[in-house]
Amino acid sequence: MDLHIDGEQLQRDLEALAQFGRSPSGGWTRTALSVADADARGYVAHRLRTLGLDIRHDEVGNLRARRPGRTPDAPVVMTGSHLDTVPSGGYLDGPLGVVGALCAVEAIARAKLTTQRPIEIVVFVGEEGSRFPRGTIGSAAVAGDLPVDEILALRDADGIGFSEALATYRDTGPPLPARMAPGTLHAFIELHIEQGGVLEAAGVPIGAVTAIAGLVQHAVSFLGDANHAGATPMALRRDALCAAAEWLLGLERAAHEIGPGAVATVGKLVVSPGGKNIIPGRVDAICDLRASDGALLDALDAQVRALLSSTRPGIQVELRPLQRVEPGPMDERIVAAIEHAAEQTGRRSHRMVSGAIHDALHMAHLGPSSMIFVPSLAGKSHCPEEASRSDDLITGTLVLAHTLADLAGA
Ligand code: HGY
Ligand code: MN
Ligand code: MN
Repeated sequence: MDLHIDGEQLQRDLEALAQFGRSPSGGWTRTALSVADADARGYVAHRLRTLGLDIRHDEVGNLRARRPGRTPDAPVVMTGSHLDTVPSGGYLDGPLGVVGALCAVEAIARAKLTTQRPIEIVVFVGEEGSRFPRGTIGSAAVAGDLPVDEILALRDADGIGFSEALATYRDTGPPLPARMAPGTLHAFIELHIEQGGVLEAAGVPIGAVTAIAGLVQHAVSFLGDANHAGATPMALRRDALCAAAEWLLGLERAAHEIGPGAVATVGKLVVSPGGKNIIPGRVDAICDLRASDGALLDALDAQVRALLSSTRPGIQVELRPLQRVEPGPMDERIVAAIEHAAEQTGRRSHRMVSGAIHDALHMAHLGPSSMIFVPSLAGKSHCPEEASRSDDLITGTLVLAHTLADLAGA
C-alpha cells in the first residue's frame, strides 16, 4: 500500500494547536473545558470537516468523526487522543495522537482507499485530570468504566461543575451516547510520544505498546496547629509540614524498595495558612502511585496508607481516594499489526510497556487496543522541554496510517 504523510500539514496542525493555551510560565496549560481547550478542539473540528467526515459530539464532550466503510455498521476502527495538558506541559502529549489521526486518515483518503470498516477519529475530553479530580474522563465514559452522571457531577477546585463547564465547547445538536455498546469496537490505536527515554536510547523510531501501567491517586491532608513561628517552643509544636515531609520521604523509600516498575510522586502540595512566620497548620497533598502490575500497585498503596497511620503524634490525617485505574495488557493482534505496519514502511519497532497512563487503557476494556509510541528527546515530557524529531512524528503517523488501513480492511 502506497501511503504518504504530508509532513508539512502535520507540522502546521501541531503549530496551530500550539497557539492555544501557551503558559506565561513556559509550556502549555490547556485544562479540560477551558476556552483554550475549546479553541484547540474547534481547530480540530474544522480540519475534520475539511476531510468530509461525519462529526458528532457525545454526552461528555468527546468529539467523534467517522469515515464510513463499505460495511457501514461494521465494528469501527478508532484512533485519537486528548488535547488537554498538565500545567506548563508540552505541546505533543495528546495533540500528536489527534493530529496524527487526522493526517493518517487524510493519507488513506489521498490514496483513494475505501475500507471495509468505518474509521473513527476521537478527541477525548479531560485525559490529564488537571482540572477535575480525575483524568481519562472521556475514554472512561466511552468504555463504560465511569457512569456519565458521575462525570457530569464532577466539580473543579472552584466548585464549577463538569456539566456547566461543558458549555464552553458550544456544541449544538443532540449528543451521541458516550458509552459505546460492547462489540462495536473492532480496534483502537493511539499514537503518542513515549514520554520516556527507551526508544531514543535504543535508536528505534517506533514503540508497539504491550501493556500500560495502572494508577492510584489520593488526596491526603495533614492537620496540625498553626501558631507563631517565633514564640512557640519546638516541644509544643504540631507542624503539619514536617509530618507531611516524613510521609513523603517514606513514600519515596517505599517505591524504591517495592521494585522496578513501581513509582510514587507528590507533585501537588499546598501549605496553609502559608505565612513565612506561621507554623504550618495544614498541608494538602495529592499522591500519584503507578505500577505495571496490580499486586505491585496494591503493595505500594498499602505502604502509603501504613505510613499515614504512623504519622507523628498530634497530627490528624485524612485520605480521600481520587482515582484508581488498573494496569492492563494491550491486544497481541493490534501489537502485531503495528509491528507489521512498521515493517511495511521499512522501520524497526520495539515492544514496550507504558509507564504513563493513556486513554487506550480504558479503550482496551471495550475492544482490542494498543499504542504507537515515537521517541521523546531526552525522555522528557509533562514539561516545556517536551520534544520529538519531526521525522519521528511523520514516521509514527505513517505507521498509524498503515495500521488503520490494514485493520479497517482497505
Ligand atoms: O499521568 C499520565 O500518565 C498521563 O499523562 N495523564
Ligand atoms: Mn500526559
Ligand atoms: Mn497523553
